[in-house]
Amino acid sequence: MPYHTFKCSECIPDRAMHAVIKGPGEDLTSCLPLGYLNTIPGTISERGCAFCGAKHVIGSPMKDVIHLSHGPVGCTYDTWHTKRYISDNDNFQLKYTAATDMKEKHVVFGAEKMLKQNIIDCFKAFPHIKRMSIYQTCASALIGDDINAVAKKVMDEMPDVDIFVCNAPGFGGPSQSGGHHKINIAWIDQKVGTFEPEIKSKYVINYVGDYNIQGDSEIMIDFFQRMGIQVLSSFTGNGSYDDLRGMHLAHLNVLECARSSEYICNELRKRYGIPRLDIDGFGFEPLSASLMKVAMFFGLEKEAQAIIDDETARWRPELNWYAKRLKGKKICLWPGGSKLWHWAHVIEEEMGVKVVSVYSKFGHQGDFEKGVARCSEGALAIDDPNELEGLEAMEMLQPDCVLTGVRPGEVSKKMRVPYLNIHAYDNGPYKGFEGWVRLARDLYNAIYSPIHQLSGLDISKDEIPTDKGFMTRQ
Ligand code: CFM
Repeated sequence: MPYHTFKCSECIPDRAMHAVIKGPGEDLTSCLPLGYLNTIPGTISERGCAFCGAKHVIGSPMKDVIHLSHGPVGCTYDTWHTKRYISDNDNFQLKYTAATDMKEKHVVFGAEKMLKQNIIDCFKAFPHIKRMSIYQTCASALIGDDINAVAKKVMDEMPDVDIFVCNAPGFGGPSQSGGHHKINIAWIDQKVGTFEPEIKSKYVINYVGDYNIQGDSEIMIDFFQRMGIQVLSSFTGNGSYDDLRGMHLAHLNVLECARSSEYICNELRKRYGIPRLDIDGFGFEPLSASLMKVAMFFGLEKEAQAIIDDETARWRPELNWYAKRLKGKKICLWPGGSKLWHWAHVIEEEMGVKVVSVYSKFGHQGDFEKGVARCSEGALAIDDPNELEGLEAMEMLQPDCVLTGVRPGEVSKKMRVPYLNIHAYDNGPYKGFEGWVRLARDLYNAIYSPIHQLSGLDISKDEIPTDKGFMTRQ
């Protein structure tokens, strides 16, 4: 039976089809973990909400924008700064976040008036910023505040400002993924086609589905520019509001994270006839193939090949140095969404480490299909895991490192298993050839650091570490 039941979840029968161990010769077409369903009550899921997916994954990497949450202050404050999507305008979008700070009286009497005043105050506080995104939350959605109407009123009164409204309350989806979908559609419905940026090249793309975590987007955009391609807009890492209003003028959408932003690419194809090309900026082989794919669309193969040759010659020896030392090590690859299939095979092929488990908090079944297909035999795939299942998996699989986010990462540290933060990154960027070497280096440092062994020392017993384990000092 390829489904895997965790001991800690035996009391929750609904979890039965959410974990799978890949058997010999198993292609998993008949046995995938379920994905993207409503969270099962009582499982203590670690998913995010739709508001967070809309605002903190996709909305707020936009750089020249005041990001205002219409709701209680906790919605925006408690989720602020969880990601390091840097920008080249002095990180305006990282430094400032705004909230209307709804209280009980607003729930009773409505908060539209207060919202209008807040919008005006924000523009006064940052007179050089003329663009704003307003995010609905559960509280403002439930009382039915008409944010669109308020935004329109302000735009009528202040002709030099432009406001985007994102109606993705926390309850608007089984997870953050519901919020990704809503903000994709809201952006194309409200903003695409309302601005005409200057076209400067015969080759024009939108770079879609990368959020510039510690510079990921900049690395990729640099490759495209070196090939002579104009990157009209970046959805949304280091992205500019007005450039993104002009997405309809590109010749091609180059899509990185399909999980979070295939929706806007599909709409751009339907409404404007712009084709979509899925790429992968992680790992030498997938990245080289991706650059070549984009090049072939425009007939720029020579330019792409020159970049691939240069970068490979520069970085391959370093990658190999780490791969030799990482060979045979075991890791759990536990991201939120699409990194499970972007990384599963290539981390094994190019770094020599074995991926013993993959999981996703909010991936759809297609993500699991791709991810599990790329894993080797014996890999444990889990949908929407909870902390106890993570602990049980670590005890069972004994990984040398866990690639995940802060919450599960802190748990793994307590088990003395090192973890790498592959969401916000501690040391990124990880895209590009140099970035992939950086990931290998971070993996090597995490696994070979003596700190996790030393943290097992019981200082009350006056122990010291020796070759044979811990000994009491004589
Ligand atoms: Fe796409 Fe992302 Fe991811 Fe995602 Fe995310 Fe992320 Fe992630 Mo954290 S958009 S699905 S909702 S690649 S924030 S930049 S790292 S869980 S695997």
